[in-house]
Amino acid sequence: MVNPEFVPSDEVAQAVADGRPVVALESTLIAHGLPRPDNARVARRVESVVRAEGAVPATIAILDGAARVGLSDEQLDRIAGGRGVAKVSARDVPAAVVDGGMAATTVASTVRLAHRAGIGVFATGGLGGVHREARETYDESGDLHELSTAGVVVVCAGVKSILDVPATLERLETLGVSIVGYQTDAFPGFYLSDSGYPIDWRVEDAGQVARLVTARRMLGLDDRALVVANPLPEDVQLDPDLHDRVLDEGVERLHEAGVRGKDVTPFLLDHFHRATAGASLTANIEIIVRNAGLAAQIAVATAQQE
Ligand code: PSU
Ligand code: MN
Repeated sequence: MVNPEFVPSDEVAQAVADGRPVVALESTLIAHGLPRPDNARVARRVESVVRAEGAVPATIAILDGAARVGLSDEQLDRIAGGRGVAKVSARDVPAAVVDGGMAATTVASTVRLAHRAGIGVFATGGLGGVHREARETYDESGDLHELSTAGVVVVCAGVKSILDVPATLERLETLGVSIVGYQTDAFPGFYLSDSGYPIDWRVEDAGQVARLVTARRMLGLDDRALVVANPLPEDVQLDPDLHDRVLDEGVERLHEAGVRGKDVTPFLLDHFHRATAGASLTANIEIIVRNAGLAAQIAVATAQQE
């Protein structure tokens, strides 16, 4: 089938058709969440971690008028190196495709496109959610709604700690998105191991997640995401005092600079990377690599079960 708008790579299409394990990966964290030139290196490392666990990586992005699922190294480099790469949520994907340019997909758009490609497992760093001033700005990431529409397993280190975490947890509950902690009872805090909020359900290994995938299907609850919250170990997390200080400072600068909308998340992540002299970058890379590895184990366990 040749479809000019939606193009899974040959490798990804074949793996999906054969029922082999595949892990979807997003491109916004490459293009907007990590600084150049580390971002290209991280993108490749994440893909190689997925392969080492026995799964096929499928990084998703808009390139040359197509939503692409599974990128070549050259395509990955274009996303990582390009200035002016748009950041697109699910609603923006058709316009970005018709526009013919290059765009990076967020959690929302990646989850939708992965689902469409028949991929059941996705790894990212931290989810988008309710922003701290949402009471005034109404800024809630499109990620949340989209997670209620696609039955994908989403491995993440919770939601980004720059957000209003308890409000985001409330919204995830309202939207019916399932959450389990991976070897933890605490909802992770992205750069921090523990956000200070509990999770009701806990799993101990990838096999248990695979059983959940089956249970969800049998119960007809596989129409929304299952979030597997995977915390950074305490010895790898960012120093909590440093974290809180840099976050307060970042929010202040955000106001001074008048940054709004989809520029808020990249602005704050960039502030963290500068103000912690790279410590948050190291933590962010650890998060992404670990989540990709766990996602691959889950994809392998799920494929074995089926
Ligand atoms: N996780 C990271 N870095 C990121 C993101 C997630 O470690 O840059 C991105 C994801 O693409 C997520 C987006 O969907 O931030 C949320 O942006 P917004 O708050 O504008 O919806
Ligand atoms: Mn937003």
